[in-house]
Amino acid sequence: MFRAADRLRVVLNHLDPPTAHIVASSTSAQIASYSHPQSLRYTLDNDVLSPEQKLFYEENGFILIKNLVSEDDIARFRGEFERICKGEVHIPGLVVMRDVAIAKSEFVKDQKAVSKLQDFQEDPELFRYCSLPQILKYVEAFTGPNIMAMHTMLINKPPDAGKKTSRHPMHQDLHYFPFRPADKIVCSWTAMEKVDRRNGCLVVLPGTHKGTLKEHDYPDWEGGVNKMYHGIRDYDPQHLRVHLEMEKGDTVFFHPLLIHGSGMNSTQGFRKAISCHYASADCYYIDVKGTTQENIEKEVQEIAARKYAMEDSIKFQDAWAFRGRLVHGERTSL
Ligand SMILES: O=C(O)CCC(=O)C(=O)O
Ligand SMILES: [Fe+2]
Repeated sequence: MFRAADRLRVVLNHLDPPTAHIVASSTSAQIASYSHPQSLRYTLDNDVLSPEQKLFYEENGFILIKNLVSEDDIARFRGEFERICKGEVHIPGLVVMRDVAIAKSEFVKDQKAVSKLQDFQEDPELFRYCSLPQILKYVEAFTGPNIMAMHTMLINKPPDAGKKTSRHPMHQDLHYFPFRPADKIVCSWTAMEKVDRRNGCLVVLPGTHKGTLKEHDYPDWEGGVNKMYHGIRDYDPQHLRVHLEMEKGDTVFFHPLLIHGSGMNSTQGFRKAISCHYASADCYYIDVKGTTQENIEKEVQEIAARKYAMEDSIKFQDAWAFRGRLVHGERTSL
């Protein structure tokens, strides 16, 4: 009898070398069965993904592609990040987030204070990431040809100051998005350096994209939790966890219902990744009133109202429509 971890390794080794080195760290028995699905639900038949890659995404909700973004491009993103941190460039609409563990008194204008940049769509240099043809080629396999870049991030996971505040709790990204359908949304996340368990790589629960959106809130962590880092209140702690160890330039594409998070950064370096959430321009907005997403809507509106010094009259979906950028095809709906 195979243990689940062994089975996953076997499946991964049947794929192209890209995913072969994913480390399966659990022996629990929740790994998906690898029978051929009757029809494809999560991927489109547009000859971008191989049959094996499609099957893998259908069953697991993510796919890792090796070496997709060049060293040159990553060096440029890094350079721009440093200029932003030093205050040398000012980008309209950019949100700069700081780790809870970094006391105000220690604030210096460099990357040590910054844990994340969000909404860099007005920065031509960083936004190049979202338009890279080799990324869009894969994105199209999930969204179809009309593609909007909806949400952008450069994550600079700081060394942990001993309070485990560098962790990102397990969550589903759909919690943050008032648009649907979920199956026409995908995240690309590119490692800007080698990421492994020491510096807090992504951790995913394979197959959880087949579930529903769960209730999210701030976890009850002793050291504190970063702003907007909501986590799922209850998920099965026995579920198989896969740690996505990646080299610089490797890119993982994942479904917005896939439960994921990232571990503590126990190194002295700042672990960097750049990421974009894409949606089909054919998606539509939903009203999140009365749903589990009401809490995040409220928080986002408060932040937007402060940022743009307006009453909290900015509707959740207006803020999204304003930030979204067409990167391929036609802007049909979003
Ligand atoms: O890069 C990470 O640590 C995970 C970030 C993430 O999942 C998110 O911000 O939604
Ligand atoms: Fe996430």
